[in-house]
Order: sequence, then C-alpha cells, then structure tokens
Amino acid sequence: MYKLICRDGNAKRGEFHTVHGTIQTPVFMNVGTVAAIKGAVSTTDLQQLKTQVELSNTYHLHVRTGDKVIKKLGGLHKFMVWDKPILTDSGGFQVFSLAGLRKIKEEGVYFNSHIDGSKIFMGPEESMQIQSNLASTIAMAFDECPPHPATREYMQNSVDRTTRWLERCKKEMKRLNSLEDTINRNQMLFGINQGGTFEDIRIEHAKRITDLDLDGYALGGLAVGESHEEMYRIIEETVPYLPLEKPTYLMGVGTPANILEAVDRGVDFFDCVYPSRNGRHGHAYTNHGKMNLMNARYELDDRPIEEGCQCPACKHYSRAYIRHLLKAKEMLGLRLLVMHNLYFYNNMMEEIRNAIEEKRYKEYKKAKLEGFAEGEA
Ligand code: PRF
Ligand code: ZN
Repeated sequence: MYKLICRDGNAKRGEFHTVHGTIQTPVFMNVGTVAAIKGAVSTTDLQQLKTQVELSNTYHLHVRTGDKVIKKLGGLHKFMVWDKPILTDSGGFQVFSLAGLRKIKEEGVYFNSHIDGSKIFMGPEESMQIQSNLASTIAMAFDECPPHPATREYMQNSVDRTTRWLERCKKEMKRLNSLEDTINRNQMLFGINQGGTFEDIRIEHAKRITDLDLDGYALGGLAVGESHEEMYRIIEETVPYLPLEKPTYLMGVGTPANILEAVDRGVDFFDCVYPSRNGRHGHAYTNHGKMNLMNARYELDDRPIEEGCQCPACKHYSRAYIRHLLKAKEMLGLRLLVMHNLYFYNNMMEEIRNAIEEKRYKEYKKAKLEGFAEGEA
C-alpha cells in the first residue's frame, strides 16, 4: 500500500508498505538479475549500501536453477538471504532482449533459452506462476516491450495485447494468492504502461490499466533507443494519467541525471544496471561526474574515490589502491567500485527524499546536475 507523504512540484515523497517492510520513495532498486548483484556483492554487503529493494528476473531464474527448486528451498528471500522487499521483472523484457528466435502469439511467447537453446513458452499465467514460486514481494505484469522505432499499427496491436495479458496476470495472481501452498500470499502486482513515443497510445493505455486497480504502475518501453528529451516528454505526458496514490516505476532507468529528471516528473521507483556495470568496467560515479579509475592520474592519488563518501570502499581505500587492484586484475577492485556506485545511487535517493520533504527539490536537482557536468574529479 502506497502512502503519499508530500509533494514538491510534481516530485512525490512516499512510503510503500509491503509484507517485507516499508520502502521509502523515491527509491532505486539494486539489480541482482540471477539473485546476485554482479561484482561479487553479497546481500550482507547490501545492508551497508542503503539498499532498500533487490530486483531479480523471472526469465533468468526460470531457465537456470529453476523457480520450482527455489520454491522448494523456501522462496527467493530465504534462498538469497534477503529479508527486505524483492521485485521480480516478469520475463517479458528479457525474452525480447536475450532469447533467440521468438514468436509472439496471443497466448504468449515461444522462444529458445539463451543458456541451452531449449524451447520454452511463457505467457501471462506462466510468468505469474514463476514469480509466485519465487515469492517476490512485487511481481511485474507480463508485457511486450516493443522495439524502437515501431510503426503506429505495430504499437497499437502490441499495447492491446499487453492489456489483455495484464487482465490474465491479475486473474492468475489472484488465484495463486488464494492457494494454501503459495509462499507469499500477499504478492503484489504492478501493471506496465507501453506505447513507445506515441503519447495518445500511452495515455489511452494508462487509463485502461488504471481501471484494473493494481498495486503500482510502471512505465515500460522507455530507454530503448529514443532520446532523453523524448523519454522525459513521454513521462511528463503519461504520469498525469496514472494514479497519484499508487507508485510509478520507470523501468530500466537510468543515469543519475535521468533519475533526477524523472523524479521531477512524478516517478517513485527506478532500477538500472549502470552502477554495477560501470563499476565492473572501472568507472565510479561521483558528484563531479564519472571517473575512470584506470587513469594514470590516480597512480599516486591517496584520496578516496569521493571525499566524505561513507561507502565501504571510500571509508578505507584510496584511488591509488583501487587503480592498482584494477591493473592487477584483482576482483576486489571491481567489487569496491560496484559497492561505491550502488551506495552513490542509494545515497542520492536519500538526498532526493530529503530535498522533496524540505521543498527544495528544484534547487537540489540544479546543483546536482551542475556538479555532474564538471567532468572527472
Ligand atoms: N518491460 C519489462 N521490463 C523492462 C522494460 C519493459 O518495457 C524495460 C524498458 N526500459 C526495462 N525492463 N517487463
Ligand atoms: Zn564511496
């Protein structure tokens, strides 16, 4: 259940109550696709990184190890030792971005596993069953993320099918939550708005899915190749048609600047692989832009990545040491960078929440964006 605490312009400060605890919003969810944060970061590490929500993927866990095994082991929370909220993405997006040869039909999607090429079928009911087996806190609806660009005709047909799939998801989730042997019988369902950059299709779809009275709503099909300006325009045009008393989740976004802009347009939830992916590539986020720790200029630099940062990397280690670890191809270098980056994102969300509460969000955003534009620290 979402509680709106206050607003500053269109920015929302809220609380989302779940069976696994309360999420303070706006929030950044830390991506652990296969029930592991890439970069050898454990769930005990997450406790030190201000992580509120972990995100895993239905598709990946279904094809490897399997949701039935995870159910037998007591569900994802027990399996990965994380007692706070977990959101699972439905598999819709991953099937489209990863799987080989696929065929979209009214009943669902036929595709080949990216692990062993075996034939798999996934439709709304299968996606809900897998997510119920995983027993995540929040399940995402099974959707199609249409390619960009797509024709208007393709988009309309796809969105209509995604709506019919959503109705099936809702029905199946209700059935699963009523079963005796379901681990999390309070599992919540978020619907996903699609429509690419066609604002009228987006708005019409937003109205239709709002009628289904779900626990939250996501904006899908963005950050798939359109410009940042187009993405901001679509968020601005669509959010007013989604319920203010429910959370809005911008899927797979994005850079710190993207998040600052989307919060300003009313978005509550985010997730993105950038902090972990950039960390694994030797890059650190700072308030003065991104740094490449491999750079020779850090050879004798005994300062932390970011002065004043309270993350496990900056509290103890220098830029010079981390650079050395990267050069020596020691895993610890990447691990420290991923931890710093996750902390950076989670800490920025805390600053965002404070700025909204104190009604200084616009000034905060402006100062933050100016800092990022300075370039390397
Ligand atoms: N649908 C789903 N997951 C997603 C997306 C989507 O459109 C995106 C798009 N940026 C990221 N993850 N189900
Ligand atoms: Zn740090």
